[in-house]
Amino acid sequence: MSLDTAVIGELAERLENCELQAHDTLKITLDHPEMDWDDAYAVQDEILRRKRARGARLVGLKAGLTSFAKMRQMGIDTPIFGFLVDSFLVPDGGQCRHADLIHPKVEPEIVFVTKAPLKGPGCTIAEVLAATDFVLAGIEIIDSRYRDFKFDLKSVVADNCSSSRFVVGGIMRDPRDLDLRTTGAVMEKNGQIVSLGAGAAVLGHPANAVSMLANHLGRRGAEIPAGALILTGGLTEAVAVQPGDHVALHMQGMGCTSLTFV
Ligand code: OOG
Ligand code: MG
Repeated sequence: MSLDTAVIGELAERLENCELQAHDTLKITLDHPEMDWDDAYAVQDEILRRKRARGARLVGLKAGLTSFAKMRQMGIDTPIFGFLVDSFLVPDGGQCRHADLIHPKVEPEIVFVTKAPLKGPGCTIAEVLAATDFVLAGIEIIDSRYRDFKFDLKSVVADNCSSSRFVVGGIMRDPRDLDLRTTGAVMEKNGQIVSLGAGAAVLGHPANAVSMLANHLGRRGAEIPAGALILTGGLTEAVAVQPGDHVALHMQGMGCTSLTFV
C-alpha cells in the first residue's frame, strides 16, 4: 500500500459520488500515480463498505477484462474483479433509467451461481463446476465513472470495474449438461444483432474466470461464498445504449434475458 487511509476514503467518496450523481471524473492515477494494486482494491472495498453502511446487500461478484479481445486491447494477462450489490439488479425484462447513468454500455455474460464456497489459492475449474448450482444468461451494464471510459487498470479496479447494473434470466442450467466453451450468445439491440460470441471467448472457458476470482480472493484472505452470483465477463466488446433501447440476450440452451433503457 502506498496511499494512507484518509486518501483511500476520499477517493472512494469521489468515485461513489460520481456513480450516485451520474457525473464523470478524470482517472484517479493522474493525482496518485504511486497508487498500487492493494490501494486500488482498498478503494473498491471502501466503496462497498459505504454502500453496506447504507443498507446495501452484497449479492455477487464479477470478473472483468476476461475476454481475449479485451485483454489484448488492454495489454494485460490477468482479469480484474469487482462486487455486485442488490441495488445494481434490474429485473428480467425490466427497465433501467438511462439518466441515472453516465454513458452505459451493455455486454453479454455467462453467470454462475454457487452452492458451496470456493477458496483459493489453487482453486481449479473442476472445483468451480462442482460448486456451481446453476448457470444463467446475463447482461451487464457497465458505466465507467471516468471521462470517455478512459482509464488504466488501477483506476478501473478502484471504480469497482465499471459495475453499474445487471440483469439475469432465461433458464437455469446445470453446467454439467453444457459445453460452456461452445455455448453461443446473440445480443440484439432493438431487434438488430449487435454482438455474437461463444463461451470460450472468456479465458477458454468461463469457469476459469470463477477459479481466478477465488484465487484472487484467497490471496486477500477471502472466499466466494455459497449462493454468490458471479458475472464471468463480457464475451464481446461492450455496446453503447441510449434511452429507448431494448436489449435482449439469447444464450444457447439458456433462454433469453432482456431490459429496456428508459
Ligand atoms: C471494465 C469492466 C469490464 C468485462 O466484462 O470485461 C467488464 C470496463 O471495460 O469498463 O465488466
Ligand atoms: Mg462485465
